[in-house]
Formats: sequence, C-alpha cells, structure tokens
Amino acid sequence: MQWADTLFINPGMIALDTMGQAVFPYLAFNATAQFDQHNYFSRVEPGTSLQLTIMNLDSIAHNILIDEGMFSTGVLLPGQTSTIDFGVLPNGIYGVRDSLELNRFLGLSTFFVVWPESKECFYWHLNEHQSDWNADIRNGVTIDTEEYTPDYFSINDRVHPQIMSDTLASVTGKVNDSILIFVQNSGRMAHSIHFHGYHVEVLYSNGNALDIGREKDTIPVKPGKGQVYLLVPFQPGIFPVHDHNLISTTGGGNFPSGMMVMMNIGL
Ligand SMILES: [Cu+2]
Repeated sequence: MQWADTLFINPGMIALDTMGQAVFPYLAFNATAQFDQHNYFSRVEPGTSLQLTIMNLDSIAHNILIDEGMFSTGVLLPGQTSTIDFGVLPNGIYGVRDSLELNRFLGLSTFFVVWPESKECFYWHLNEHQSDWNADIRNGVTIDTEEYTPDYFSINDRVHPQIMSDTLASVTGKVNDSILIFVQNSGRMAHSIHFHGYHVEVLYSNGNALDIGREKDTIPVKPGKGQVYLLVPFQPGIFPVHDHNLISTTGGGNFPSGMMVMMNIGL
C-alpha cells in the first residue's frame, strides 16, 4: 500500500447496517473523486518522502490539519487544491482531520501510518456519530455541541456486524505470527480497546508514552490519538475485540453493534 497522492474531500451519505439501516449525511477523505463512506487510510514505509495533495470537492470551505496542526492545508475553497510536503516523517500515526469540529462530526477524519511492514497489518479507525446532528449541520441548523450523546460507533466507518467483512479490520493470522494493529481515535470520546483471548504489546502511543511496552488486554485511546499494537497469538481460536465502554458496542440503541471486530487465529 502507498499513501494516496491525492485525497479528495467528498460529500455523501453514510449507511450503517445495524438492525435496520441508519443513513445520514457524511463527509469523507477518499482516494478518488467518488464518495465512499470509508475514509481512506494507509501505511507507508519509513524513509519515504511524503507529499500529499488534498482537493476539496465539497460545497463549503475546509481547512485540513495533519498531525494535530503541525501541518495544514490552509483554507480550501470549494474546488481548490493544496499540496503539502512532509519530507521524511518519524515512525508513528498521523491524524488528518478538518480544523472544525462540526465537520469532524460529519466524518471528515482519517490518518496515515509510517511504520515498517509486517506480513499481517490491520487498521482500526475509531469514530462516533450523533446521527441526528449530521443533517442539521449540513442544513446550517445550530446544534448544542455540549449535549453529545452519540448513537453510532464505528470502526473504519462501519459498525458491527458490517465491519466483519472488512479485511483491513478483521484480524486473521496464525499462532506465533507477529500481527500489527494500527489504531486511530478520530472521535470525541476515549475508547478502551478490550481483547478477548490475548494480550497485546503497545509498540507506540502518541497520547501516552507510558503505554509503550505495556502488555495488556485493555488499552484506552484518547480522542485524536493513535497507537500501534503487536499481537503474537499463543493459542488458536476466534475471539472478539470490543470497546470496553459498552455504549460503544450499541447502534441506534441496539446491541450488539458498534465497535466490535473478530480475530480468527489458526494453528
Ligand atoms: Cu468482552
């Protein structure tokens, strides 16, 4: 995989399959000019000189911040393009997001990873959605952002069970493999990733350096922050991973939904 040369800001509608389907307005970073609710993310090899072009295909202006504002596109009017030269970046996880929280509520967040390749790499891009806000934001209706009660919780812009068909999220491997899992929290809430069956080692955490080196089965990820886990399975089996904050395993009030993926480990 390579980081897309160009990311397009596309407006569209997200569909989250729970019991029934939730459909509401969304904004996404895509690798083409066609809307896909799945925000594009990728990994690049260390030592790569990175250059990224962002094109605004939305009807309103956007200002995109990378690495919590270390880099910025500046104001991009509809139809405008901006190119950022990063040079060579240290290993890590880099958030890419709209400077305005209202646009982030609409989904406009992603990330890229600078990390050496492993045979098995998986990606969990966490976010929450207060579905009734999205149409209001798009229609210019004022919302009270203090009253945050999200009703959908996504990994890679999908919810359980639709997330199970996402081969970038559903972990597969064998006993004693070195499996890397890259996690970015683009939401407003902290999420505690809880593993059944295994502990993982935290290799990287840009939200809390004290996490690095810890071997745990539950790891909190702060809003806007990223982590890298190493999973070396000691036993075969099929186990779930889910947010330990159980509200995040619901969707539209139904359980199970939300942030839950499966690990399928063979001998
Ligand atoms: Cu559990």
